[in-house]
Amino acid sequence: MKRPRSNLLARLRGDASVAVLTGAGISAESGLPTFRGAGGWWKNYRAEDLATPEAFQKNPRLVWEWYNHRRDLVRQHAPNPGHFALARLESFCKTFALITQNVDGYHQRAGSANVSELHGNIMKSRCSGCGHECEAGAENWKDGLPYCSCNALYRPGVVWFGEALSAAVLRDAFITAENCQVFFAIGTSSVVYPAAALPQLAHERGAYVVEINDEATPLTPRASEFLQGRAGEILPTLVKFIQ
Ligand code: BV8
Ligand code: ZN
Repeated sequence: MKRPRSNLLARLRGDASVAVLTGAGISAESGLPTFRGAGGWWKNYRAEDLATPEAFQKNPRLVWEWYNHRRDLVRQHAPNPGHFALARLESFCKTFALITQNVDGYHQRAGSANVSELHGNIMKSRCSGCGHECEAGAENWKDGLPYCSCNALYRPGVVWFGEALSAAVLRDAFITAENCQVFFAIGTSSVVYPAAALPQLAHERGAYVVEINDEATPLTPRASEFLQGRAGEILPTLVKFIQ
């Protein structure tokens, strides 16, 4: 990685308030497939068939098969140097917030403390009837599907396309984006809203927006700095330069 611009390093050393938005790209080096691009889920599957409320209504078994497979992958793999570098960056910063679109929980596992999960967590299940949340398996299983004690089906604890994000989590994310001085957008294709609006808002409010991605995205023209490459290599180097 080429040396980041000195104004970024000066900002990070000078107690700037930092906000970070991450996407599937940061977990790619852990071995979890991304959604878009080569090797991404949407190359072989349609989001409409797996990640919408309508898909779950039509074929809950298929949707659960996909989420159970992804849960297995999350259990089999682990956070990578990119996740650990962000946990270290948090420890240097007075004000730091990490907003993630990822559902894998790897930031928390790497030691990040202030993490908001915009799209939920894949290890959680939520009852589609009464809304009861649980971490592990359900009490009742019928034909291989998990049911709540209220007799409705459990669903994965994530936010699907066409569903509203948690209003409280989203409001806090917008406040963070509005008020930060440095905003990092890391490993996200910047096409899924409302998450993709966060770096744009930070830019409009005068933040220094740093994008880390191995490819250009719709955000790139507006980024103050585009660090092209792998998050698991760039972030540890960046953190080393700050010290
Ligand atoms: C909502 C479920 C309203 C969890 C996911 C038309 C125009 C604009 C918007 C819309 C539209 N039609 C519909 C919409 C809204 C829609 C949307 O934005 N659609 C887009 C795609 C057009 N959004 C929604 O539906 C949202 N809800 O709007 O609600 C509402 C309000 C009130 C009442 C009712 C409704 C909900 C969105 C949530 C969708 N959930 N998944 C799961 O199963 O995981 S989305 C899915 O995409 C992922 O979960 C992820 O969270 C999200 C974003 O993807 P990325 O993380 O960015 O990953 P991606 O694969 O795309 O990119 C990876 C990047 O990493 C690439 O750029 C690559 O180059 C880079 N990379 C790879 N390796 C590396 C790397 N970079 C660095 N290092 C590496 N090693
Ligand atoms: Zn229930």
